[in-house]
Amino acid sequence: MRTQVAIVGAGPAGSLLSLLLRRHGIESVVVERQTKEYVLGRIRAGVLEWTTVELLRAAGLADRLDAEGHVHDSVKIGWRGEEILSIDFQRLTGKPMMSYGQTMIQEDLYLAAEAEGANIVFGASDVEIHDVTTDQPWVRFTADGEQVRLDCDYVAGCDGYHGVSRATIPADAKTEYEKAYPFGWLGILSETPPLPHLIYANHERGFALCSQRNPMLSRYYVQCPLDDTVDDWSDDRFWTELLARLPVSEGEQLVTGPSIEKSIAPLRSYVCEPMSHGRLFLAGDAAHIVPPTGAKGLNLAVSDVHYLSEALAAHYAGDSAPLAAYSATALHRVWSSVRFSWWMTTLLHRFPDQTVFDQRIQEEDLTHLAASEASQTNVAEQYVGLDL
Ligand code: FAS
Ligand code: PHB
Repeated sequence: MRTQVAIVGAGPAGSLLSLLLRRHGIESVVVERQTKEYVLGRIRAGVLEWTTVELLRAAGLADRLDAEGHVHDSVKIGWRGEEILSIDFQRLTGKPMMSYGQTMIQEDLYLAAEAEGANIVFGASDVEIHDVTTDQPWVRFTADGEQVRLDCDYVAGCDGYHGVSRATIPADAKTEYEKAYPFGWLGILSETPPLPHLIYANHERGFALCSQRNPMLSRYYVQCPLDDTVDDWSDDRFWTELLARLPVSEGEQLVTGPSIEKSIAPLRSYVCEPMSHGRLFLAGDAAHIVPPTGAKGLNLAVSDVHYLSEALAAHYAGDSAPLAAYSATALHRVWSSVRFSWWMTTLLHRFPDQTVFDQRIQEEDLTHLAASEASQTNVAEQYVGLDL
């Protein structure tokens, strides 16, 4: 089997890269470990930067997004159970944001792949990446009981944090930056009307977040201990804790109901430098992880594959400079989002070793943010994300 670009992983990064390469007439084969149904069953991100929206529109993937996505121009932050500030990023930056679930983007990507005859191999096992430091890399995998060798010009590692592609880079050829947070996010979906706006909450009991997927599907999160499981959290316990952490005026508007999905995600910051090795290029969670507090993970995967698809198109057209610069180009935007996501996480969560002084300083930070348009503009610019 031979193709121009072998893509490992068919999550948002891999399946969007395959689509963007098709737009440039570049062939690819995507090799995915899970079934399509499993990938579509994962509930993850929910907020898109405007650069992501515009990129999906340019790629012809925005019909449902424009019909069902929820454009919003501000977010709120509550603290001390009564204070609320608003960051009006539309007014401060000229850019809105859009709520549209990652699951729906994944569905849109797979529908486009089917319609356009893309080659995505689901259920591939024993995936190995070989000879990336030569000009003849190849990928080996097993599918339907058959071992397959996929020869290619380039390999895109889009297989997430636990994939094989980053491990293909030798330890002495990469620097790994990592910070694990001492708590997780318990998230639920409920078929209830969401609050009119997205609100983050800092509270001495812990962080909370109210978001949405559509006018009758809400997404909520509360910070929880790392060793908790979803079995520790009945719906009643979840709603009681969420209401305890929100400003009272927000809680009064909240409509509770049975959860239809409940999961706990750990939080970490991670960056692998460089994001390439020979003819292997990492994109998305394979190269970096951010705590979801800044709503950046999915958006970074999109910007990575934008840069990589443009660089590969330039290469095949005779200019290899962008491909050589891919890692540096992508890392500029990655580190901006990694820092912002760390800052939001540090500002809004209750750390186990935190003292009452630390909590008070967080609250003073928020009081200053509420009073300073300059500080709000700084946060707004980072929340909406850098231009591509
Ligand atoms: P993904 O992990 O989505 O996809 C990688 C794909 O590679 C998967 O389909 C996997 O099955 C496949 N794969 C792995 N190993 C393989 C192998 N050896 N061979 C072949 N295929 C292999 N971001 C936000 O902005 N907001 C959120 O609220 C949020 N919540 C999250 C919750 C969880 C539990 C997780 C894990 C992430 C969350 N994220 C969130 C971040 C998330 O949205 C990622 O940024 C996004 O999925 C990145 O997409 P990919 O890079 O494609 O990685
Ligand atoms: C979500 O809607 O899932 C969401 C929103 C904002 C975040 C993280 C997740 O910062």
